[in-house]
Amino acid sequence: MKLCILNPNTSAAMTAKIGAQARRVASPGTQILAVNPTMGPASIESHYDDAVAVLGVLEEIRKAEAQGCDGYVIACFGDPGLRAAREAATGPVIGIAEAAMHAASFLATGFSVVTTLTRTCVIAEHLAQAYGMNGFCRNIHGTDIPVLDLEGDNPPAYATIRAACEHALAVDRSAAIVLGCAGMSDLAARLSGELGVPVIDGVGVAVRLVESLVALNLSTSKRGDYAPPLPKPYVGLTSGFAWPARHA
Ligand code: 2AL
Repeated sequence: MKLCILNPNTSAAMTAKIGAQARRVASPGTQILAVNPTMGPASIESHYDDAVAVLGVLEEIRKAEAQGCDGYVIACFGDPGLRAAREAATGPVIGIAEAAMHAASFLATGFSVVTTLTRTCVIAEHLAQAYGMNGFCRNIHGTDIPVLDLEGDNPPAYATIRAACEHALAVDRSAAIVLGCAGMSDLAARLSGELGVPVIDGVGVAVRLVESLVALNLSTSKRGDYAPPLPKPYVGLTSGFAWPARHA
């Protein structure tokens, strides 16, 4: 099967890191197409970045559909455009925040999220609420590490992230950590080994979940609100996004 792992920000270095993590965890025979939009913010760490990034996400879904992708991962912790992508795509679409939170809920009665800028905590809070995870998500901790500081391998921010995880486990009385950025995907195994608790990277979990759905021949229901968008004029900069010509 062919999976599209979509980094919604435009950092090619982060896409490379996400693609490497996806290939590390994917089953033999699964082809990973790691992409990022050609338009949009370099990193997504505000409501504004999130909103502007969504059209780029939908554009990449369109391209990947044309390439016959069987399933999709939206690899940014805000899960930008997740529900719109489900309307647009044929195969299943999973966001890394929803994947990581659900996985954590299978492994512990309470988890903490450790994320990037403190201002993004409310975005994760809203997602936990939307996903029915409030009973499991004990708290969300900002580290004030900018997303782009996590682009390379072995980021110098590791010590800060580890300290934030230790603090979260203690003050939240939680038993698992969800990492709140795709740029932290290379750190989960090391953190888990050092902290002695499950440390969950949403990229890995989402890849395995979407693989499972595709293998089971399960995809997004097209009955109701996840049906393809209705045809209507879209004007100005968005004219190319009108349905159905876009997917004809
Ligand atoms: C993220 C992420 O995963 N990618 C990005 O650009 N921003 N998440 C975050 N909490 O800042």
